[in-house]
Amino acid sequence: MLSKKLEKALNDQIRIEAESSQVYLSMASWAEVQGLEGVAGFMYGHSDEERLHMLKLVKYVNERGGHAKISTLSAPKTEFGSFQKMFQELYDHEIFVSKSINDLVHICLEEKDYATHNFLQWYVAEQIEEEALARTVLDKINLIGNDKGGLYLFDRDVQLISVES
Ligand code: OFO
Repeated sequence: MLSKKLEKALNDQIRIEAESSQVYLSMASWAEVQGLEGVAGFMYGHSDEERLHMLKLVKYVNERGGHAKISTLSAPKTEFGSFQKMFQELYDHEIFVSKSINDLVHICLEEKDYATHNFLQWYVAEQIEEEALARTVLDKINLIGNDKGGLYLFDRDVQLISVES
């Protein structure tokens, strides 16, 4: 059985994962209207992945005798200025999610809930991958700068970078 404190913290994480999915969906849509199909595909995939992160938490909370609550989400922005800025935001967002997962792990230890601690290790490992991926993509796009040819090749290649769930 989850403690009330942990149940609340897990529900907060459910909202964060759902909002992450919305943020990346908005990035996907923006990239698509800018004509970068590869970047859009990458972001659509990432958005789906965040939804799976959310669902995994929903099922866990309910399985442990809690109640996963689906809440209102804050709307993501719809314009991202430039691809550099958008990928910087993606990276910053993943750092924020990692911090939030770390805080959750900390609460598990305080509450002596080792089952949830164990469950969350999947997210800890996932965040290492997601941060590394976001960093790699950000480095590439920063290298390209305003070079149109570079952006064209980046758009083609980014589709090959897999986002695993
Ligand atoms: Fe990309 O973060 Fe979920 O966990």
